[in-house]
Amino acid sequence: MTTALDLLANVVGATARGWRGTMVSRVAEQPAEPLKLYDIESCPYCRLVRETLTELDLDVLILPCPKNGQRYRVEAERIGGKQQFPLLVDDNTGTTMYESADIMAYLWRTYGGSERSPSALRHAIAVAGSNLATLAMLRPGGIAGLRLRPSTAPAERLELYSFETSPFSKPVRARLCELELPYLLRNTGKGQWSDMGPPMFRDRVFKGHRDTTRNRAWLAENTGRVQVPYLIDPNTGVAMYESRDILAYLNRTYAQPVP
Ligand SMILES: N[C@@H](CCC(=O)N[C@@H](CS)C(=O)NCC(=O)O)C(=O)O
Repeated sequence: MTTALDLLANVVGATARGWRGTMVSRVAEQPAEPLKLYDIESCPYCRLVRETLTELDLDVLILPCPKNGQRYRVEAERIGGKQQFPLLVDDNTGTTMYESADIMAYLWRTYGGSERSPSALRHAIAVAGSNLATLAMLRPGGIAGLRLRPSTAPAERLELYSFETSPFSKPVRARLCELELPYLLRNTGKGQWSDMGPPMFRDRVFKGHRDTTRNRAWLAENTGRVQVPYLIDPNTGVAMYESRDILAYLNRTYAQPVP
């Protein structure tokens, strides 16, 4: 369940990162083949890469690799030689890459059209902030989005509309990671100030505003509102809003009892 404590902790975590991963700062052209990220939701290094993906408005296929994961960890090792995350695979350019700083620089160079290699010090500061954000994911049962929960594998990947700092989306992404459910992450970063704030606040304050970025416009057109998380599951035909309902749905549909 998404609790008030969860939300508050996720807001604190996002603040530790200066809310990087909220706004789109450069609209990249979507590659023909989706990028693939072998990822752990609670990993501080993976977070930095996901922030960059939001900022570049790039969709990405998330292949979750929680601790003790059985599905994509082995695949990552086969492809890259070791179980270290993040691991980016870009079939458009034949690139397989470890190291968050290198991946971020690669994404900016290849899709953002600019050279952005942070100095070692800047990256260390970013990692420190990201570690604080991971700490904010500490719950009574352990760190959310870190460890495997047994699940039934879906035939087809799911689809999630979300952006990195969304406090409501984070628990959903954490659960998708724990359950090892692959999903196409449709990044829904904000393109202008009038996209800011929860839908009820935004729609009252910025009357008649139009959502700017690609996936926000898609949500407005196809669902009549713009809110994240929004989950589409082609395996069951379900498409739904509300983090609590999505968490309950994922548990009901995919979680298996712990042996
Ligand atoms: N320098 C690497 C560090 C990556 C790293 O240490 N990732 C941890 C997860 S946060 C990892 O892969 N641990 C191995 C594991 O989870 O099995 C980077 O910036 O990408």
